Formats: sequence, structure tokens, C-alpha cells
Amino acid sequence: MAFSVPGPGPRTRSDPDFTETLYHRMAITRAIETRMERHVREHRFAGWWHPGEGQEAAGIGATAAMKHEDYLFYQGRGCSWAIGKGMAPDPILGDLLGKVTGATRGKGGGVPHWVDYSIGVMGEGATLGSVYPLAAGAALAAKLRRSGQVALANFGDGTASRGTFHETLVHAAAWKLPLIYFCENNGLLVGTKLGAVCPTENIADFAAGYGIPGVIVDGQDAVAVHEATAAAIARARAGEGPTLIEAKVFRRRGHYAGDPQNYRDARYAEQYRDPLPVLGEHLAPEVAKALRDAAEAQVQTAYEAAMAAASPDPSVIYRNLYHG
Ligand SMILES: Cc1ncc(C[n+]2csc(CCOP(=O)(O)OP(=O)(O)O)c2C)c(N)n1
Repeated sequence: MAFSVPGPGPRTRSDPDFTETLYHRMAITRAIETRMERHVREHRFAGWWHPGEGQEAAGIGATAAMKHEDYLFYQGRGCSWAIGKGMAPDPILGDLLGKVTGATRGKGGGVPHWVDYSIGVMGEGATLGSVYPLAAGAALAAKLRRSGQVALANFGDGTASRGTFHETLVHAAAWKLPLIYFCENNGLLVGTKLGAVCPTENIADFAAGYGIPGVIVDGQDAVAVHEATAAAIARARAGEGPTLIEAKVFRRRGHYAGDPQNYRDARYAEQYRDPLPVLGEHLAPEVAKALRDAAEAQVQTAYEAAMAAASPDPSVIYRNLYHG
């Protein structure tokens, strides 16, 4: 089952349909997080799971402002971006567990390479920094075709140091491409603190050098993220060019499942605000609970189906590869 996308916003906190939709999507994302965390503990796991627990509001809030036909290039912590854009848990879990029911028919194998072109999920930038030129290319195509689509490049704070960030943005800004740069700043790149490698505390500060807006938003608040993204998308669709959004988020778990996290600073944990109750306080408690229960049941069914599905035949390993 795919989800319908309510966008384009802005919608408000007082709109119950909207807050319930966002909450339900966050609850599905959280249920996949919890399920994967258990799976890695209980089974031999052939892949690498990069948990997104705690960061659900960023991807869910932002994608709710996008249309299906808008292009999404994501980095791959957790699965909120794919869920928010309309992917169902089944192809996500199928891919994570390396089964033929996965979005890449099991070739992703743990690392999230979910793709669904029919809803604008263009894939992960696992080689960090690859999302920028790919998203700008999609934005340039949309501009030349006058299609009204936008492209969004999602990345982490560590990936703002890649050369492609800057090389792409200088031209995208000059050409006023319908492009959104969306940074999830969790302050950590693997075990290194951002301050050790970056001169500015805010990634949004880079925007000034390219003459575009740099917007900082509370990344634990899905509605605030949605509002900031909807404004950036409206600007892009109006031909006014890119916006750099920086969502201040919190990485609740390790860089990867099993990370011993020796680098953790106790004060970091004190700052955590769980994005589910942040939004949930705008819902009746019984409604929030019913949405969480429904999400958990749906994810459990998808997990069991993925566990029961076949692994791909080794003969397909070279299929869908491009070479010169
Ligand atoms: C070009 C490249 N260099 C290094 C890596 C290994 N790597 C994977 S995730 C990561 C840290 C990324 O940090 P950030 O962009 O802040 O994202 P976060 O992990 O916090 O979500 C690194 C160094 C990679 N995948 N690609």
C-alpha cells in the first residue's frame, strides 16, 4: 500500500488530518527502526543498518510538502524520506533483508537503496555528496521542460564539506534551479563532532556565499519542518531558485547498528526531544495510540512477509549495472 501525499503545503498544526498523517508516517518509520534494531540483535545480518531513530520528523515533515512527481535524492539514515514520499514498508524491509520483494529486488541487502521512480524516489547517495549534482540535474531538466517539478537533495552535516556541495550550488543558484538542499544536522559524522571539521556551527550559513536563503528549522518538529520546506518549494516553483534548509536533528542511536559509541558525550543525550510526542501532544492520546498500534501491526506484517520471501538468485548480480 502506498500513501497519498497531502502536499503541497503549508498545512497547520490545527488541521487534524494533516497532523495525524504526519504522526502515522513517523510511527511507521519508528516501527521499522525498532524492528530493524531487534532484527540486527537477533539474527545474522548481512548488511549495514544506519538507524534514523530520533530523526523521523525531518524526512516526514519535508516530504509532506512534495508532490509525487517531485524528485527526491536522499542520503540514507533511517527510512523517513522513503516512507514520507509514499513508499510502503514492504519494499523497504524486503530490500533491507535482501529479498526479492525489495525495491531493488534484494540487491540493496541492508544498505538502503530504495528506488521508486513512479513517486520520485530517485535513490540514495551512498557515495556521500553524490546527491547534489544528481538533484541539480533533475532540477535543470524540470526547468528546461517547464514541468513545475522541484528536486530535493537530502544530506547530513558532514556531507556539506564535500566539493560537490559547493560546485553544484554556485551554478544552481546562478541558474535559479528549482532545487532544495535539505541538511539534517545531527552534529555527528560517524564519531567526529561537526565542530572538529567545519568552521561554522550552522550549515545554513553557507547559503549567504551563494546569494540564496539559508533557513534553520527545529528538526524535531515535523510541522515546522514542513512549513520551511513548503516555503522553499513555493519559491523554487516560482522560478526564484534554490534554498538551503538546515534541520537541527538528533541521532538517537549509533552511526550504524552495533556502533559502540565511545565518542558519545552525555550532554548530547540530554538535548534529545523525541519527535513523536513533540507532534503527538497536538493529538488526542487515544488517537495517537491507535495510529502507533496500526503502524506497528503494518510493519510487523511487512517484516514477516520479507522474512518469508526468497533471496535473489546470484545470477542477477550483474543485471542493471551500467558500464562504458
Ligand atoms: C565519499 C564517501 N566518504 C565516506 C563515506 C563513509 N561514510 C558513510 S556515512 C559517513 C558520515 C556522514 O556524516 P553526515 O553527512 O553528517 O551524515 P550522518 O551519518 O550524520 O547521517 C561517512 C564518512 C561514504 N559513504 N562516502
